[in-house]
Amino acid sequence: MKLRKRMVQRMINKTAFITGTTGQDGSYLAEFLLDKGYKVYGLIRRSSVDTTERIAHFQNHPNFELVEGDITDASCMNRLISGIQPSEIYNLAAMSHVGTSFDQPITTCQIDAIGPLNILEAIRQSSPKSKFYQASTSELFGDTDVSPQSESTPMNPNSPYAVAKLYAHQLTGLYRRAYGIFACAGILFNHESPRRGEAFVTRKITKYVASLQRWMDTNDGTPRKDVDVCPLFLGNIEARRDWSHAKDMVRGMWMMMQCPEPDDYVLGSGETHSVKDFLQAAFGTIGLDYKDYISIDPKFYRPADVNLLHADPSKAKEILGWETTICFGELVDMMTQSDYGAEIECRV
Ligand code: GDR
Repeated sequence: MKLRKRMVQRMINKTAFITGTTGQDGSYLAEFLLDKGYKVYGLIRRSSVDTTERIAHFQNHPNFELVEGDITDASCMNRLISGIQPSEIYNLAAMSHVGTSFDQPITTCQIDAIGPLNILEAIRQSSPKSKFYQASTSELFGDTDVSPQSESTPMNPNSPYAVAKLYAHQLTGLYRRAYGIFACAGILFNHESPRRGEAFVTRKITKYVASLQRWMDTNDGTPRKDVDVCPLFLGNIEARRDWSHAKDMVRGMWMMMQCPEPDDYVLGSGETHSVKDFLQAAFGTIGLDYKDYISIDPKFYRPADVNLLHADPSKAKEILGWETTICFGELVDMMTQSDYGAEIECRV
């Protein structure tokens, strides 16, 4: 009992700094850490429009504080990190849309490569005891023949996004080796939730399915494409991804940071499904066939895509005791139901 009390006390003294707090992962992670008794500082970029929709329900938590800043500004990162002296820093801020990175490669590089460099330098110079988590990605594997992919699979990034993320990934390992900083990278495969941004393919599909369901609630029969509803325009639906729930992923991030030694870990479900499979499952929830509603639009094809991602999460299972708890079918159901509820459900 005494040991447990001491452990709880130690938890309460922990301070986390999260970049990207207003995003899907940042919002789930902040909730998770607040539940564990952390004091959480969340970085937010100045904006004239409100970007706090995902965090509104805990924004007034006594242990939560929003701090304004930008990871592309080195002086700002140095000031914040040296002032807060966080025990744990989670870098989740990113230009995270792979397709957009082809149109905005320089912005992507500044946010996804230089941003983590600014944070690691701030740690090195002003807060060397802070542990650092870098959001690496399965996109690092890129154009690969190896499947499933593990920490030792060669990386062959296939987009400006993935190239920038590879720089940050390798930098994380370098700062660990060169300066002894506790720096981990989570190589996360795709992760979704009702809080997923609407430009990602899963959410685009579940929002569309929910709109069909609403049409059927108020009309007789089934909607006809081009007559009753617009088609769902998509790109490469043959692509295969390893989809998990974001809540499982943030738990894995935290587990990495509690290990005695820092390291890199693949997190994913270990199952791969095509976009077509996702379509089939989502349209299946309302008894319709996706083929009657979609149209392929070249606009949504990328100049280069990644065809097959399939995680081998055995290292995380063995060392961290981590595995996913929400399966593909449950994830699809959750997202379609939430979208059917008409608005983003921040507490799901
Ligand atoms: P991804 O996610 O690129 O894997 O990166 P996304 O959902 O954007 O694409 C998945 C696959 O679906 C194909 N696709 C479409 N994608 C989008 N966005 N819109 C479409 O209309 C469409 N049609 C087909 C894509 O070509 C792709 O093959 C996500 C992001 O969260 C990254 O930040 C993260 O690093 C990785 O997952 C792991």
